[in-house]
Amino acid sequence: MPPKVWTLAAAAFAAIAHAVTLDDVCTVSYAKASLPSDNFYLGITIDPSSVIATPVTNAVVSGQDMYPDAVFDYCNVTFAYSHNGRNDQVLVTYWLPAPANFQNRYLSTGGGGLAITSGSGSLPGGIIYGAVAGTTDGGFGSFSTQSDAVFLLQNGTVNWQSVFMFGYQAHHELSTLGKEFTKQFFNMSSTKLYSYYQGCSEGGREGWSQVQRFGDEWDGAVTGAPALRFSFQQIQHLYSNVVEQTMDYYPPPCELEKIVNETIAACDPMDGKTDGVVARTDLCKLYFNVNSTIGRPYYCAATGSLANAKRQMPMSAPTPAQNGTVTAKGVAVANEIISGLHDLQGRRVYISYQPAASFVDAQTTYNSASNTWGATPSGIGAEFVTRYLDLLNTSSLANLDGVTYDTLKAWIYDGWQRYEDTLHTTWPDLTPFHTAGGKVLHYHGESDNSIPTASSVRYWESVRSIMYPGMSYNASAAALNSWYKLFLVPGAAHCSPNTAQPNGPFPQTNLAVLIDWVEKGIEPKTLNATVLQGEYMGENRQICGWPLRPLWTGNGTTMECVYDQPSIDTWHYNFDAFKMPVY
Ligand SMILES: *[C@@H]1O[C@H](CO)[C@@H](O)[C@H](O)[C@H]1NC(C)=O
Ligand SMILES: *[C@@H]1O[C@H](CO)[C@@H](O)[C@H](O)[C@H]1NC(C)=O
Ligand SMILES: *[C@@H]1O[C@H](CO)[C@@H](O)[C@H](O)[C@H]1NC(C)=O
Ligand SMILES: *[C@@H]1O[C@H](CO)[C@@H](O)[C@H](O)[C@H]1NC(C)=O
Ligand SMILES: *[C@@H]1O[C@H](CO)[C@@H](O)[C@H](O)[C@H]1NC(C)=O
Ligand SMILES: *[C@@H]1O[C@H](CO)[C@@H](O)[C@H](O)[C@H]1NC(C)=O
Ligand SMILES: *[C@@H]1O[C@H](CO)[C@@H](O)[C@H](O)[C@H]1NC(C)=O
Ligand SMILES: *[C@@H]1O[C@H](CO)[C@@H](O)[C@H](O)[C@H]1NC(C)=O
Ligand SMILES: *[C@@H]1O[C@H](CO)[C@@H](O)[C@H](O)[C@H]1NC(C)=O
Ligand SMILES: *[C@@H]1O[C@H](CO)[C@@H](O)[C@H](O)[C@H]1NC(C)=O
Ligand SMILES: [Ca+2]
Repeated sequence: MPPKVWTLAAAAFAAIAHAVTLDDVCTVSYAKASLPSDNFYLGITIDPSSVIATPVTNAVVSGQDMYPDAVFDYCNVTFAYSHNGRNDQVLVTYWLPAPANFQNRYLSTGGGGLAITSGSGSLPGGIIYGAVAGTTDGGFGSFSTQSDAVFLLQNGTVNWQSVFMFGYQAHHELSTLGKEFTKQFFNMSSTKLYSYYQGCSEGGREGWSQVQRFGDEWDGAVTGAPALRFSFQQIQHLYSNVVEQTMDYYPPPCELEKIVNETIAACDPMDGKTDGVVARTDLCKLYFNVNSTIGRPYYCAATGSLANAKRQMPMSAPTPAQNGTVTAKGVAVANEIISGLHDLQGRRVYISYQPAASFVDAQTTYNSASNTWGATPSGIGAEFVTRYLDLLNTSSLANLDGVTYDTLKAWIYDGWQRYEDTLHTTWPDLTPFHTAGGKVLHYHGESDNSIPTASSVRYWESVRSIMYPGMSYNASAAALNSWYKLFLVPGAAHCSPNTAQPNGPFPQTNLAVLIDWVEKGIEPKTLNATVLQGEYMGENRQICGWPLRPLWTGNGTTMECVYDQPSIDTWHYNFDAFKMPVY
């Protein structure tokens, strides 16, 4: 080995030997010494004796939708704090990168459904970009306790503290403590710490809860398919069931699946590329008539074992073979679901899923005794009614007897008022966040079957019109797009790729894109995405930013982002069932 190379190697070795390692700092005593001071957060006392710190090396993540594959080391720190005078306990976990990999970043992460945390599922998304990544248990008792489990103190008595924590307070505490802990842990003193958020679904709502209230909490947030407009969103889950009840037709699941398949097949080419992906559900809405599927034959094989059903209690109820043709009634149900909830006077109450999304809420179950299909009320919708409106300690509704479209409207209105300042999460004036220089990257699967895609469009448009009144549509859209962008992901389902449209892209590198925007000023005109399954797996795709829409030319070889007024118009709704504005 030539001497010069040897010298360099020795110097490098010396530098490594003196660098601070994960093991040096990932100790209980070091973590304790890095805790925010007693007076740092008024009303909060951290319990130093609760600190746990464990180094983890060569952690492997792969096959995730929200971040790329990676191998990494981290320090797993958990500690508890209490709210003075409340005698409670909140747990927070922060994963800290090895000192050599720390890049002056902090990331808060959120939950899904009624959970405030995704556990360790979302934390790697920060570590791999050199960020400390945090999550909270909300004070609900453990990281595996969902907010609904602590929502009631007794029947009729709401645990409002849990609602405020779930609504927004726990996240403010998580980020505020987490950023300070990060600065102390890495001796940052005057170095700028960039702070971020990433979450989808309920996690998307949690992100908005902070952007709407705490202007300087984060430099940027990635919010996917947010569960905002909370009571509308929860009750929406019951809408499909009430359509079936009102029309007195419970379609076999295979019939609805056939309607979806036919919709995908017919609408796929409308975007200019025949790839099994409906990138333009707006054109589908304008030009595809679901009625045209009437009479198409469908067949689905039997699943499970009917004979053993009672004894073995299978996870999902067994179904017989379904062999038939799409009926006029089935199509009527599909049309009514897509059209969205209207009250009995025909005024619009809410929006629904786009055509080509699967009809998950409408899923019927087979009753082998009566040999008929029927519906059980959607779990998440039912729980909102029983627990969050009726204040009873139960998650299910036995049936929807007597429930009409007006009942749904009344439930929505009741929940809207009751949770307006906690869970509703549609405050449209983001001035403090914008003034502080914040950036938002908001995305939503265009075939989302759980949170209507148009819900995100509605919120973006509300922010646009509230923040830029008196400006033309194009001028206000451009102004908003300079710091808050919305991307509709072709074919994607709810916070994930879609098995029914496998060739669609998914934006797996959102945090990297946001970091480039915040730290380097690289504005994402389109959103970076990757096909994560199917025949184009691994291919890079770009997603158009609202209000532009994708259109392929050259027989599917080139994608453009076009302005198409009739298509844009299909995404706008007038909620004339309410006198109050619905943001
Ligand atoms: C992190 O530490 C906490 C507290 O000891 C522990 O419950 C959790 O399982 C650890 N997580 C990982 C992924 O090591
Ligand atoms: C609600 O019911 C569950 C079991 O069904 C029980 O564990 C819990 O203690 C009950 N909570 C309240 C507030 O009654
Ligand atoms: C922070 O500074 C202390 C005191 O100089 C040192 O012991 C520690 O290793 C430093 N931490 C890091 C992450 O560099
Ligand atoms: C719908 O299409 C999928 C393939 O995407 C197929 O597996 C399924 O059997 C089809 N369903 C019906 C009812 O034709
Ligand atoms: C579909 O059929 C129904 C029932 O015949 C009819 O009311 C409706 O107008 C049709 N829709 C379209 C778009 O043709
Ligand atoms: C479905 O029913 C039709 C008409 O009765 C029949 O021709 C066909 O063979 C059936 N298909 C299957 C897979 O059972
Ligand atoms: C609370 O309400 C649930 C649901 O109606 C009921 O099952 C339970 O018995 C009630 N608990 C008490 C303590 O009354
Ligand atoms: C708005 O901008 C689009 C291009 O992005 C253009 O096609 C359209 O004509 C503009 N509309 C108005 C009213 O200027
Ligand atoms: C964009 O996605 C590709 C994979 O499709 C990835 O290699 C690249 O790093 C991503 N770009 C950014 C800025 O994250
Ligand atoms: C368009 O592309 C498809 C496959 O991508 C190919 O089968 C077809 O022949 C092409 N059509 C023309 C007119 O080039
Ligand atoms: Ca297509």
